[in-house]
Amino acid sequence: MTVLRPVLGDQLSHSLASLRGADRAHSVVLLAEVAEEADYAPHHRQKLVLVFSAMRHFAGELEAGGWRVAYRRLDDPDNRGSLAGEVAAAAAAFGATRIVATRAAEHRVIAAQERWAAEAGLPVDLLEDDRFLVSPADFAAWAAGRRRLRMEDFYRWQRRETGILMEGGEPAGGQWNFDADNRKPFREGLAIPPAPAFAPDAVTREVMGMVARRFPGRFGSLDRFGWPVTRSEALTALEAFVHTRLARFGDYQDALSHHHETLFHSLLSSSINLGLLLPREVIDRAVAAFSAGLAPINAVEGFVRQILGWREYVRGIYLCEGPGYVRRNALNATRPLPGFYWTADSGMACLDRAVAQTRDSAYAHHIQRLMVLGNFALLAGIDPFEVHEWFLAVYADAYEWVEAPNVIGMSQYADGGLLGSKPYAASGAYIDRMGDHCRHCRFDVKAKSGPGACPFNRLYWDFLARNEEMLSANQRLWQPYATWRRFDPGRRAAVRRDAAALLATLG
Ligand code: FAD
Ligand code: DLZ
Repeated sequence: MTVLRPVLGDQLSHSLASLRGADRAHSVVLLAEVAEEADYAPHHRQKLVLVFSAMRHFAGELEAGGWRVAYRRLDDPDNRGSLAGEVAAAAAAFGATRIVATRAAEHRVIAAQERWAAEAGLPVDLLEDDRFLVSPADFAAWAAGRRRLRMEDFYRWQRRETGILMEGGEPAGGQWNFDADNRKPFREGLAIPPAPAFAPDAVTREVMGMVARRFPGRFGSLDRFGWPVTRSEALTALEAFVHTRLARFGDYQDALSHHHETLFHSLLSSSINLGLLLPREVIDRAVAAFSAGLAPINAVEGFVRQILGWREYVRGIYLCEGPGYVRRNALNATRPLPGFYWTADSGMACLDRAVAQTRDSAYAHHIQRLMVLGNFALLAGIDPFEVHEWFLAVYADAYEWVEAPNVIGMSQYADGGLLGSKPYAASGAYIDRMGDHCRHCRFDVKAKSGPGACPFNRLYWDFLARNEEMLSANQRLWQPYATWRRFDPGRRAAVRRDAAALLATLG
């Protein structure tokens, strides 16, 4: 009796549900590089290298651990091109009598897994992915009957459930939230330890050659590839973060810098999303650093909130909302995505820096994604599905389950406020306050209108005016709408004309 155990490219954890406790003598683990997954989005070339190299390293570790592994390379001449094709072929080749897999993270692949039984003619056991801290059933139970699904409520519930950063039933440090302490702007002279980069080994270099040959037209440079591709490298990255950057993570969580790409961020998302690191162990490591006095509570709580809070919460929203979520468009935004999201030539220093960095490293930190790239698309009324497609394509950590709620919900407010209590819309003043981009920009952040004015300023009031019917009842927007209404009719008309002139130039 042989059990076939397919492992997906983002399931690279030795403790995976479908591997844990399995009888190795009667199992074959299948890892398959397939065109279907490489092509469903035009992934950045660094992401392709990262996923395939990590899969190949993981297969090697499994073999070294006594597993029998069937590994299918993208350039194998008889590669079937789809996960279903590879699963059916492997099942036949190894005489498997059963398939045991861990449920995929994304609707597209879950649906494919549910067809495997028919296509391979074998029973399939799909096990829950218990690397997440909250199961889909527990999230659904938490969400049931709630009037609003706010991350803060979810997060406090999780803190209480898990006991993480809790002391005697109360939040450590006496507060649930240290956001007020965590808004320091970038300042010149700030010493920022660099995140480690991992030199490509022979396996990664071989994959780089294959990706360069096979995906010549894809966005993204491979020159600076340095992502962790093994668990051991990912653990090194985690330790480097904890020892050199975690202590100031909170303070500069919202900062923007023209010259420093990563600030005090962890750069761990690609490793966590692939399964090289487990979210719980990353949280535990940060909490241990707090207990050991390595980092203050505002830093550790801020970091834990991102993983125990946001990461788990967006996954729950994604699963509850179903495949149609990516098509939500509550603000009826229809403008095409401007070409400068690919070419970095908008003339706006903050936006061009974020796009160029994305091209060169497949990374931008949260505030670049939300308050620069996302904010501009929101203000300009870009079709949220096009924004979603772009974000899904360009980051090393991009998987629909985490990207779509962040883009459709948090950034573009296209779900009408399911995820966020108000749109993250801001004028140039926010970008100016949080960092030094504006000093390097040809547009004037102090000017409100006209060709030389910061485009975020020219679009901000127009965004509010355009969406007044939908947004003006929102209590959190009371103040900006009160200001807008105090503008005299001539000024309002001029704002709308100026924005229209700018929008007409977006190509
Ligand atoms: P840090 O700032 O160091 O945060 C620590 C960890 O917390 C991250 O590694 C990540 O695991 C988790 N995290 C932080 N914020 C979020 C969040 N909002 N949602 C889920 N997890 C979070 N994250 C992805 O993993 N993949 C995506 O495709 C993705 N797309 C995004 C698109 C937009 C428009 C926005 C606003 C956010 C997106 N995020 C995405 C969330 C967040 O920006 C990234 O997780 C983070 O920038 C990754 O860098 P880091 O590891 O240095 O994170
Ligand atoms: C992202 C990705 C890519 C590019 N290629 C593969 C692949 O060839 N084979 C595979 O098993 N997984 C790949 N992945 C990761 C999958 O897209 C991921 O498992 C699904 O998005 C489910 O979350």
